Amino acid sequence: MEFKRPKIALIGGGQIGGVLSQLCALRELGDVVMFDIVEDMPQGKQLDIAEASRVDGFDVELKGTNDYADIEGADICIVTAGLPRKPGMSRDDLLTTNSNIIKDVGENIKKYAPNSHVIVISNPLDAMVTLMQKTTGFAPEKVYGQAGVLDSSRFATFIAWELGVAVKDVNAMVLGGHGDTMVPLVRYANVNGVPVMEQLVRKYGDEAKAKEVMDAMVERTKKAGGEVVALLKKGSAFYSPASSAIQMAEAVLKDEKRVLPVCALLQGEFGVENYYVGVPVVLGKDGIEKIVELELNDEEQGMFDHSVNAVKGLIEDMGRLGFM
Ligand code: A3D
Repeated sequence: MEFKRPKIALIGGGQIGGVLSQLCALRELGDVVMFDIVEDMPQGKQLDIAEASRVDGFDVELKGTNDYADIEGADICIVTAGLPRKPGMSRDDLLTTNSNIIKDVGENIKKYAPNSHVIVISNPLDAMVTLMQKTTGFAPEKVYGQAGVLDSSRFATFIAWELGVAVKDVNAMVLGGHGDTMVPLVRYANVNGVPVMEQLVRKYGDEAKAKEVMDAMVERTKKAGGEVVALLKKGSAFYSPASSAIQMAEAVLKDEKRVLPVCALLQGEFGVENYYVGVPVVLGKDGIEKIVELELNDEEQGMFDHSVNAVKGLIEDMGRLGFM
């Protein structure tokens, strides 16, 4: 019997790619190949991370490359290739540039890692995942996107700060597309089972004030990516997106059956036919093993439909530009 460590291919060795590699190493998730078109850069980053192995005590192989042949046999590919948003630039502006990049990446994944899972992070997320699945032709269960884990973590963080409780006790989920139309599920947000709204009303002794505070957290969640972009001045968030994608990769590599909000292809679920949108799924060794449907009230369904329409608009734009 042949034993081997999982092989993780990072396509894109920029800001997120670097943190992804370091997290893979620290958690010993597998051997990591980092591909980028920039000469020597992925080799330099991987060397740098590997040289911390004695200090951090990890033992995995780290390789940087400019040759797609090196991703051969990867079990999982995490794609961050593309351009990040610049201040004032909408995610949608990135559509044409990043579509060309994702097509190229997808063709190479198909050629060299035909049995891999693909986690896409590149923006505009919902459109790039759709294009990746189309380009690779892989089963939709094996091509999915990271956005909801991060959006939900942001929402949970703001709730924890507001209530003064441990963030690990906060459960909050964000569904829909990864854009301004995303849907933070207020009604389901809870601290170890106790609804957040109930605690806000208790804290402020006033329903209107509680709603106002929650609305502000929802708005901050929706605009959280832009808030970081504006502060950084250069580039966009990279620590938290990397951590979020690693949680997904770990769920797959360890067959954890985690229930996470993931950008997945809907085929009738939530009343949506053939679009990639953020929904809760069971994530395990077979990728998206189940889409977890939940009851949405009229208001939530309305916001979800609005978000799905934004994704549909993006896909239409990609069609007009000749990518679909
Ligand atoms: P950045 O540091 O610019 O890294 C992108 C890397 O892609 C660079 O090193 C480029 O050299 C490389 N690249 C460009 N073209 C190609 C190509 N054809 N093939 C392979 N590599 C290529 O960006 P980043 O790491 O900060 O962000 C990467 C992507 O993630 C961007 O599209 C962001 O908008 C997106 N992003 C998504 C989220 C989500 O939650 C969905 C959050 C933050 C950023």
